[in-house]
Amino acid sequence: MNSDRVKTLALDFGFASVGIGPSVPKRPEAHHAWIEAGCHGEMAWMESHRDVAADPDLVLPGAVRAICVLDRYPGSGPEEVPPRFGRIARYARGKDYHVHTLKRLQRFGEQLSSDFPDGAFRACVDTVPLLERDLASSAGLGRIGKHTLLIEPAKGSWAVLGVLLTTVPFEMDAPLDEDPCGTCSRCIEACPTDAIEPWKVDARLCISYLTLEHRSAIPAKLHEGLGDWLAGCDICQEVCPHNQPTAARAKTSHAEALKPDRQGFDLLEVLGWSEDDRRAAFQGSALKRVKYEALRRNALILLTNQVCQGDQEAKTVLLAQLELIEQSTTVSEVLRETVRVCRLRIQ
Ligand code: B12
Ligand code: SF4
Ligand code: SF4
Repeated sequence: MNSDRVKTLALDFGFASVGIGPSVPKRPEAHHAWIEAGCHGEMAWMESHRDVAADPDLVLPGAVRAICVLDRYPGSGPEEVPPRFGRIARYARGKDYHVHTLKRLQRFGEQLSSDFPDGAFRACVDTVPLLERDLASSAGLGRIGKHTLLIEPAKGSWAVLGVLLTTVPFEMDAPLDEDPCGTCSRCIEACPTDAIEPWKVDARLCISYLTLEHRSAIPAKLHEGLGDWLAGCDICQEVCPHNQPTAARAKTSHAEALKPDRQGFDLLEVLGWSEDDRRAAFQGSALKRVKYEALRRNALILLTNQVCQGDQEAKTVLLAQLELIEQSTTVSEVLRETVRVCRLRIQ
């Protein structure tokens, strides 16, 4: 089936790029081994839904193609921040892509349904455990780097992905040749918690997972590595040579919506927030999945990092916060354990 209509329509809906590939992933066994090794940590849904990753038929019966799209967002090299500041990853600085990208992908699917009434379409943006990067690379959108992210030629990896599964056998795009890295290992060397092996990230060590997904206390040996990342982490992308600014990158569709309107938050303010303050600050952003307790846990660790780097002003505030938490009768085990480690580190 000719795919011209799909391509035109995807661009009309504002996606920066589109490619069509098979609906089945190329390397389901790598995903299986990753789960078996426990690399998913506390993301139990990944284990319970692991069959879905290998078999998109479970998501859309009769699926034969994955129409893969992406929305780019602005990135940069390492950035300067004020003291006592917690950074948030760039993908989460603008509108929540789980809503912004998904809604447009659903409308794109509805339009295709009326153009191809015999076909079925199902939009997924992180909403279903498909292997989105694997499918996007088979659809020719880019190549997977050693840090496991999808890298577009001449544009880099600052992008979020979406997949529209379909039963219509549209003609497919050719995948690009496989390895964008060669002998480079910058991301592996730069990762502060040693989470990356070539083409494998152990989520249990990744700051992004620890700050956003992990609900328990963060292991003491990883506290220092969090540096100033309050939610998410961009280090492996900041250092990647494919992410050097290019003229092509500057022209990003929907970059306005996913644009960084905030680099992060003042840690002292965050520690003073109520649950309502947190909700108001994270309204409409992908950060809303960082719950109140996890946010306080992260902020305490970051402030301790600052104190360990010699910030005496931060020490006074931190000690007051630690005392408050220690005296509280309602505080959770996670915060108690965090406080215990923070105290040990500043002694
Ligand atoms: C779980 C998850 C995480 C976990 C685990 C990350 C990981 N690397 O697996 C955590 C919480 C740590 C995380 C972090 C981030 N994530 Co995330 N995450 C996901 C999610 C929901 C599932 C990914 C998954 O299945 N992982 C399991 C592993 C086994 O899968 P995999 O790494 O893709 O495995 C494949 C490759 O390694 C490959 N492979 C294996 N060997 C070889 C060898 C060669 C030569 C090659 C080429 C390939 C290859 O085959 C494997 C199977 O397909 C996806 C959305 C989705 N449904 O796909 C988003 C997704 C991957 N995340 C995304 C983003 C933006 C991030 C962050 C950048 C956010 C941030 N700034 O904090 C970080 C980046 C960290 C990193 N370096 O990966 C984007 C990536 C966009 C892109 N350009 O690639 C996605 C696609 C969400 C989206 N819809 O846009 N994420
Ligand atoms: S996001 Fe940060 S912690 Fe995770 S793999 Fe990349 S550099 Fe390492
Ligand atoms: S930093 Fe180097 S090794 Fe890592 S993904 Fe980019 S090119 Fe590949």
